[in-house]
Amino acid sequence: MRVSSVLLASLAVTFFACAKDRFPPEDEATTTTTGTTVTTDATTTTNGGGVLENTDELCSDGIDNDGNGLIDCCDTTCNDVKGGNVLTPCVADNMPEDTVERCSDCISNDGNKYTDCADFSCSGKNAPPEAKAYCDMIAENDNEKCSDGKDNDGNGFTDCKDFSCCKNNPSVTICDPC
Ligand SMILES: [Ca+2]
Ligand SMILES: [Ca+2]
Ligand SMILES: [Ca+2]
Ligand SMILES: [Ca+2]
Repeated sequence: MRVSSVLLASLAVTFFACAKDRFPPEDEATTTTTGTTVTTDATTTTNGGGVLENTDELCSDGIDNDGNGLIDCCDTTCNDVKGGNVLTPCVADNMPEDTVERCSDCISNDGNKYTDCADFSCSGKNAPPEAKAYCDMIAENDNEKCSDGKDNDGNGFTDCKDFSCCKNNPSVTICDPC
């Protein structure tokens, strides 16, 4: 009984495999327009440059809408402090900045001009352990993180261009002093 079931299943698989060869599924035929994807749903439009990330909604959805590697308030289109263009989701609420979430949102939540791990309230010796551990983890201050091509701590300076790599840091041997 079991053998015949297996045999039947095997025959069925063979049949469908052959049928698929002869008649490609409809959905396969309709998804061959890669590169010129056109969709009527604005939220899923992916036309190369993506959607400009510059509205309250797009600056608080946790998505890198314009595909430039910067999400929400970490993108200057949402949070341009120098240019004076800070959208509502990125405005400081002047409350303590000492949780992992608030130490990684690119906002100086407490309004003291120091943002995220640059603020001792996140990374100082008296910071809450979770926040300090997070900041220690992303700190750009060893040979590996100072040569990976990434701005690990998100301060706008990458690898040897970051003071934490090039200035008075004996544990970094690959950067010229700056
Ligand atoms: Ca976004
Ligand atoms: Ca923050
Ligand atoms: Ca780096
Ligand atoms: Ca950096």
